[in-house]
Amino acid sequence: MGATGIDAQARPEVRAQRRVALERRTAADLPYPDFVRDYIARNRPVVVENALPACPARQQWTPEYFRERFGAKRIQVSPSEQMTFADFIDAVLASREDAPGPYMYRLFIGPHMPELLPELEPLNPYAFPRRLASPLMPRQWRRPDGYLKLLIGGVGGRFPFLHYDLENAHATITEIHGDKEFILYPPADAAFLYPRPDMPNQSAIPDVRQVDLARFPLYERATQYHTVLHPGDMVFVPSRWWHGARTLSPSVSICQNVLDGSNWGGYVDELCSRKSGLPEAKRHAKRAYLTALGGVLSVLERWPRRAAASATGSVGRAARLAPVSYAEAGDSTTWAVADWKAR
Ligand SMILES: O=C(O)CCC(=O)C(=O)O
Repeated sequence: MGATGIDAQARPEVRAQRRVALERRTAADLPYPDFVRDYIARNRPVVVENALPACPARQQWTPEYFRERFGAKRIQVSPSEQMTFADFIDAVLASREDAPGPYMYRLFIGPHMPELLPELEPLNPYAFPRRLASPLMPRQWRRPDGYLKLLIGGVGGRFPFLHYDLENAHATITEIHGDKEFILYPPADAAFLYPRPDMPNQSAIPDVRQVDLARFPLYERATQYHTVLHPGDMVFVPSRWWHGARTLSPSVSICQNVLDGSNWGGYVDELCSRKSGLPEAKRHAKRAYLTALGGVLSVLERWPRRAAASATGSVGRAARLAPVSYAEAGDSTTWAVADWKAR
């Protein structure tokens, strides 16, 4: 099957629909500026193989590592579920295809486990959060770690619903340990995925592996992009692309969001929508502010980078205010830890 060809071997449980292999590139052949130009700017998904450098996390982060180091710690596994890391990891290791265990998808590393941040250095350069890391972003919206989350599940565990990320965000999911099946659907297929009326970024289809076509007949018109993530792989999920994940073996991965000029307009629209609950005058003021900020950031991002590669490693003011790479953002995890401590 070609990189973007139709998969004639679709598994029988996936009901009549088009299934396409997601494009894959390797980090060695994809410089970061090319990734930004060809994928981020075009809202086009891709897997970057070997995106995660040889950091301590890649060598150490197994389910057992978390049980040994943090066994007694209580963690938020899902919005409604808390348990100790030891109990959670036992359930992950006991998880089976026919009896799936819990899947952790709500643990934000910065506020809850900042001691893990240095273990992710050197960071995956393709997951740089771009405008979320700008010091010009107002404090309540700035996230130098890109809302970094830890995701852990065992065999058959899965992200509980097909969805796209809020705030028009791009997402990156970087596999650290184990293998995970990942699926995506383009924004144009939204109607075929039955968005929930109360939460339009979530699909009402409970499990796309067993779709009740009598209830969801349009689903068969959707095109599913499919891949399997292995350690070191990162999938880039562009804004408004629907996605879901299912673990094939005990799996540890991280998720980060990306915001830049390509998805800024939709970000502003969502933050300033009627649903934000703000009074009309405040919404207009917020929109005017964010629109102006977007303009300033666009100019600074194009400003000639003076000394990015200088012997001292110092970067110019434009690069510091509107960094477009981890190299420009500086000592990023130290910075992220300090940022979380200061909140
Ligand atoms: O479980 C995964 O890998 C998907 C994560 C995700 O989509 C999310 O956290 O929004």
